[in-house]
Amino acid sequence: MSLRVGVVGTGMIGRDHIRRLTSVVAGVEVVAVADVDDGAAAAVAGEVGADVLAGSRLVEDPRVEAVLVCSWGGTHEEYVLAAIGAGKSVFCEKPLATTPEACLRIVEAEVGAGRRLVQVGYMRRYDLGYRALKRELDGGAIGEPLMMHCAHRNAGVPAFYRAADMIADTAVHEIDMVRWMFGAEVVAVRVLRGRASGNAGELPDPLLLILELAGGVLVDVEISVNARYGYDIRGEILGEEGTAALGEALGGGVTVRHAGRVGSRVAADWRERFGPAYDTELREWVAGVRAGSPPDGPSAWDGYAAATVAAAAQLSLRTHERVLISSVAQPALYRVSWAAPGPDRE
Ligand code: NAD
Ligand code: ISE
Repeated sequence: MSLRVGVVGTGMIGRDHIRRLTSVVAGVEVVAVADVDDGAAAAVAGEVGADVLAGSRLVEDPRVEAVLVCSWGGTHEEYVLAAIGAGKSVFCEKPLATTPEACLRIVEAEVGAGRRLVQVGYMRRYDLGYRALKRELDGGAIGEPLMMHCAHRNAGVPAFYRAADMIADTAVHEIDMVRWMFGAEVVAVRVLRGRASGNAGELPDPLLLILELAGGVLVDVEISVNARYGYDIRGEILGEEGTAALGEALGGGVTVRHAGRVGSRVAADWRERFGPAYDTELREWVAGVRAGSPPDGPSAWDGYAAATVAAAAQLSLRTHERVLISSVAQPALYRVSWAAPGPDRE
């Protein structure tokens, strides 16, 4: 029997995940969709043969066995709490919620339920490039890590984007990735702004985040959200004995040398750059829910941890100060090892 899912939010990533669930991932059926924009929901529902329901009704509907939340970040808490209350597995796009307090309410509800039901869409943990980087690091070839240099460049962002979104919506991916990559929490953050791009309107774009990890590794993250030339994600780890970096060419891409030049494609957006990672993320989530096992992807605790760092970074952006991260104690439900990923199946 296929897993029957309901999807809340039929915007860009909601539609992309619905396409994935209906044409890429096996063993799953989209039976209901919801969106405050009735027209958007109806158009998608018509394409995949799903019903249109109001979001709160969708979560409770007995035909819906598991829920995907793909609406705006500020609306995630309501739907995730409702799914936990209904005892249903829920895959929530990042961020889990927009404040540490809201994330903590989700953590507390899940701890109260006594089992893991929530997975957060931090898909970089499923990307072949980041997984290869982590295997290299954990294998010891470059020695003890000292620093990581990251860049996260969007070709452009919508007009409603604010400085705080550059952290909570964009840099939050690196915040989650480095916790997983190094198996260490971020203990302090500082955000620097310098000369702003003439392409950026009122935004303080680019930003530079300095993350300090427990154990002393330093991570710098450039956030540029009007890079124009494409969507470009970079990462290089400096170890005591060498360095390891994400490849330049897109996964499966080629590098062409011709007429005295060398070139490869730059992704247009996150859908192109991380398409295979979203596929793996949802394939494994569906398989886990069908098997009745707890999700082993990013947890509600990971969502909370990322939110505490993002909130501290937003404070640093306003005050120009280094901000220490404060967090509640981690509940036993979330204690996991940060094991290296196994071999990838392609
Ligand atoms: P979007 O604006 O394209 O779509 C969001 C949709 O949610 C819209 O159709 C909107 O009408 C709907 N919506 C808003 N409030 C709602 C509510 N209360 N109930 C039901 N529907 C509601 O945005 P998007 O780019 O698809 O982003 C959606 C979420 O996915 C965000 O949290 C974003 O951060 C996340 N996202 C993650 C990635 C990733 O790389 N993992 C990529 C893109 C977006
Ligand atoms: C978007 O919401 C995502 O999550 C993308 O992965 C990220 O690169 C982009 O900056 C966000 O707006």
